[in-house]
Amino acid sequence: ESIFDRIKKDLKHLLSEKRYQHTLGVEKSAIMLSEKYGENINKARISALLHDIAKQLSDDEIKEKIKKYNIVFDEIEQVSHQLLHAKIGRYIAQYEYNIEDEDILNAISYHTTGRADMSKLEMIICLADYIEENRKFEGVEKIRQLSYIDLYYALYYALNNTMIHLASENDLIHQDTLNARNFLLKNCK
Ligand code: DGI
Ligand code: FE
Ligand code: FE
Ligand code: FE
Repeated sequence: ESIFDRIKKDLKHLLSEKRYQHTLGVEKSAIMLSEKYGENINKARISALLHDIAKQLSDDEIKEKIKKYNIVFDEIEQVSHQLLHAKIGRYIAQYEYNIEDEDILNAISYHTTGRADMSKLEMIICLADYIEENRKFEGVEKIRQLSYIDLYYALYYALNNTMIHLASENDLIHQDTLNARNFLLKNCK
């Protein structure tokens, strides 16, 4: 049994059918982006398959993982609970799937916010999460088109829109999200 098959079998139990299909969509998009921008396909597949593994844990399961793996959250993560699944996923990848590659672990950990000086793999996973084929939000077509042209600009555009949305909802914006935006804007064509 391959690592890919093992993860998929586990995800079937951990995720709803919809979230499972989203994850397969991210895998597909991550393969496409890796071919286009020259990233290791197996690393991209593992990162994509594991990126939302903690997304649908119950509150008790979340508490258990935090305790077991000594996970520490910053101030914004402590109040913005939709951010927790990314960091918890990193620990599950490391300790339950024996993933040692720092780049894969970071791609999972930073897939929601991004961060300054993101690696190519981190950008690919973050962007694949936005453009996968099941995503339906306003503006997704534009991001898909940009993703064929410039990795930095496509992800800048996506994260910028997330920030606009968060601001309009009076939601906290994580410093990593702003740092990612500025990094991408400085580096795009
Ligand atoms: O897990 P997914 O739904 O596939 O996607 P995701 O991991 O990108 O999570 C998206 C959610 O995270 C969405 O509700 C917006 C939120 N988010 C992204 N950046 C920030 C944020 N929420 C806060 N409070 N602050 C951020 O900087
Ligand atoms: Fe996510
Ligand atoms: Fe995302
Ligand atoms: Fe996702």
